[in-house]
Amino acid sequence: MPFTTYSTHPYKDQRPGTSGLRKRVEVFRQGNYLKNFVQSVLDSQHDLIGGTLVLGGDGRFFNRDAIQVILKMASANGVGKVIVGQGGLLSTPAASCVIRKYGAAGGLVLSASHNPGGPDGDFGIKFNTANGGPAPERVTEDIFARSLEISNFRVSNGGEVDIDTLGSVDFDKLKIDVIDPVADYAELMQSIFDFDAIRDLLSSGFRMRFDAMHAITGPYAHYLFETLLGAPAGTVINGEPLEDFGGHHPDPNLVHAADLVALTRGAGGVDFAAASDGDGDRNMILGRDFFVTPSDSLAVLAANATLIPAHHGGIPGVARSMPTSQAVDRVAQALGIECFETPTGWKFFGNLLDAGRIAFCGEESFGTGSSHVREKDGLWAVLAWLNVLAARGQSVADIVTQHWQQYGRNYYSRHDYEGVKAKKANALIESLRAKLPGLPGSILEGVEVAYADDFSYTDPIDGSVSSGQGIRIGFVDGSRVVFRLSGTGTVGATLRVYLEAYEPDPSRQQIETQAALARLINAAESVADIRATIGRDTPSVIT
Ligand code: VG1
Ligand code: CO
Repeated sequence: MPFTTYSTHPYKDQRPGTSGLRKRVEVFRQGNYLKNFVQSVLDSQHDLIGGTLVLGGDGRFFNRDAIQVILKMASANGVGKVIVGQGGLLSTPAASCVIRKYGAAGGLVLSASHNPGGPDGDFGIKFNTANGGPAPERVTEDIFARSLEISNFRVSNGGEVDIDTLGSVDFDKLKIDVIDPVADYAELMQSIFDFDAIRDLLSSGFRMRFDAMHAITGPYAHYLFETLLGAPAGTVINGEPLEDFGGHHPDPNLVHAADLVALTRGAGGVDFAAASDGDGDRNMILGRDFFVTPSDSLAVLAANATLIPAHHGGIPGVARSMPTSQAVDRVAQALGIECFETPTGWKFFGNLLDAGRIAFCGEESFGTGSSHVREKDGLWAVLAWLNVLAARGQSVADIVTQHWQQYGRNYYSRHDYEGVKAKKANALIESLRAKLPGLPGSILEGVEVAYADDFSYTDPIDGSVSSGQGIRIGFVDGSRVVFRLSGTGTVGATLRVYLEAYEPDPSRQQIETQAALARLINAAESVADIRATIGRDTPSVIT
């Protein structure tokens, strides 16, 4: 089948952020924007030529169009085989699973995660490497470098490919396998967790709801919870994927999943509720009248890891992103296992997972996962909680409260200031950087600063260094304030302020979170002058 080579010119704004390239849909539709990025991947990732590429996305608006373009470019560029999810669908963790299972050279995952979708929403694309994980910085830098010098791209002249019928088709020399997006992933989940115990729990009168937020996890959740685990129909809500997520932010947090939170309230509240995001890699865990912070969730799962069949022998180590609370550090210390602090973004866990140094890892931003894939995994976290609940026979609240009594409680909150002018946000970080040397030993809101730095990470496996990853100010009482700018936003800049206070005394572990963090909120304002510098009195989102 013939293909055509078109000339193009580089786009300057194709540097991937925290999690791939994320832009407004209209940007992706402009000129050759998508094709330039895809050609830059195909030009720089040589194993794809003649090799296997996994392709799928969260089904948001533009997903189908992008899949057709990528299939035609894969064909014209000599990719050997593309494995594509039926209908163009694959959750991010399922894409990671499929890349690993079939030994693919890499994958293209189409999503803007928890960002809104639709013609006026966001779209995104990222390249995952052969280990199933988001490309590390050296790879994304190669792709970016290529995008600056690209002068042409190749597209097959063939017609539209049928991606809705399961099976193999030949598209000229390219073989296309359309697979069930759920099957491989569901099989992997069954190899990890105690499905019999969870099935017993779900048939014992235990009430659960899973909110798929009209995003990708709907079909996965229906099959796992209702078909395999026997939960009653209606357990999964908002389970039909929609191109615009029903007009909502498919973002599982207390603000955007407020309807789900309401189902857990009061005497009639369900025992367990959970939600996932647009592409299925995030999770929120709720008990009756109880919210589990993602940082606590990681710590509790690490402490209970041996209850999960795949980890019955224990876990070698854990990792958390820098702004994530230090709750898991205390568990690692008690277990005598390694604990790593990495920059924000799942790609930084990849080497540690590949090397077998860690089995569980997580981020404060509703991300939890394990060595089973190389992405964070929302449904894995939900199943892990169900497995622990089934094994312990206690409520979510009792498990977490007992955890705090044993290890101490890390009160935690993130304050986001969205849509700030980039110049002002950068000025705030710059001025904090300048203050860092003078902070240690000084007193902020009555407590002495133990250390203050701009976080830099040296990967213990390959020695690569990532600097400028966020401002950390630690106090002698174990509390912390962290400042960093988002790398996933598509409008202006977002300043994130992360607050954490450690409370070992069980009699002081039931304070309302913002009240418990009041001193740190004041300390953050006094050291960073947030109001004056960015002109905002209050955060736009508090989680
Ligand atoms: C945010 C989160 C980060 C997460 C990233 C991708 O990044 O803070 O922890 O890894 O989103 O998540 P940032 O740079 O905006 O803070 V996902 O679910 O979007 O792929
Ligand atoms: Co996501």
